[in-house]
Amino acid sequence: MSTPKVLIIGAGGQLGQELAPALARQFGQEQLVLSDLKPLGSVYAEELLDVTDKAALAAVVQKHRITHIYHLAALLSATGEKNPGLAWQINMQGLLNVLDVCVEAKIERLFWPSSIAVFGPTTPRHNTPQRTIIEPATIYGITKQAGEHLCDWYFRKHGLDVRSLRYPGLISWKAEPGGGTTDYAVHIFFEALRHNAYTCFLGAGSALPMMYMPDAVRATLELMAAPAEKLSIRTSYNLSALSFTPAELAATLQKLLPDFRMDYAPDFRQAIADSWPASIDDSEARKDWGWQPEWSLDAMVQDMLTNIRQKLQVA
Ligand code: AKB
Repeated sequence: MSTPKVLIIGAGGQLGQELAPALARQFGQEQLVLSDLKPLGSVYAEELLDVTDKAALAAVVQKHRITHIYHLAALLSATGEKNPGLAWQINMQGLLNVLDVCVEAKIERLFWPSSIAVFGPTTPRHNTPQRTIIEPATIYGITKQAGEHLCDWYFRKHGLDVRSLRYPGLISWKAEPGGGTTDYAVHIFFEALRHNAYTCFLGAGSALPMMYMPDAVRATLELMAAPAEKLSIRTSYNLSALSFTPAELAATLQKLLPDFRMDYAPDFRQAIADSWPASIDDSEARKDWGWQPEWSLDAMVQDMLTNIRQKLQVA
């Protein structure tokens, strides 16, 4: 196989901004094309692209002779609840366009992220298995559930090598997330360093599955590099690293910032969090392609603080 030519769709988001340099290290900077609705000002080749425009997507793929696609463009859970029509259009029509273009352009490999949001209030909450009751309560979760089955269908009907992970909440310092229910676990660090205080939009006891970005990027690269015959799941793999409540995260922060103060003012996102699992069983990912998380809660908190201190230039 020749060196992949990679297109990242939705490259300006929280995950895209960290996947891009990791893919550039793996394949070479000149092998990467980033696309988003707005210019990104990156060091890579860029295309302005609205994924709901299939003809424009096909033209970008053809122009750059793309072989691998990472399709990350989506509306997340909280924004999706406020704008269900747009969430459906971007998350479903966008994915359909990508899947069709992949088949037409004979794309060798596609990555598409799913989420713990596929699970709903009837799902077993602890150590949620790969195969279980999946009745999502948000429009975002509904699009992810349908998307998983679309991916599986394109794999079975068209032989498209599509691979997917059910990400937990992703925690990172380079780019802040936008519009998710797990975003508090990023905002808390910036507010702790700016104001020594944070008002959390979830209650103190809302345990959710989470992952530090270096683990998420590595999981993505490892899944995409795995031999196809090892992969038994073409909907989306459960993926797990950490599980903690806002109170546990605050307590871990307070070990390093003893004066940090956390308040709670739960809003509409509480109901979304309540419908999701507290922890995930990812034994299929471990068995099929050797997944192992590396980052603990303490190590993640320390690393986040070090990097955000530098970024904000605070002591
Ligand atoms: C969200 O909170 O919507 C996302 C997710 C868990 O998919 N971070």
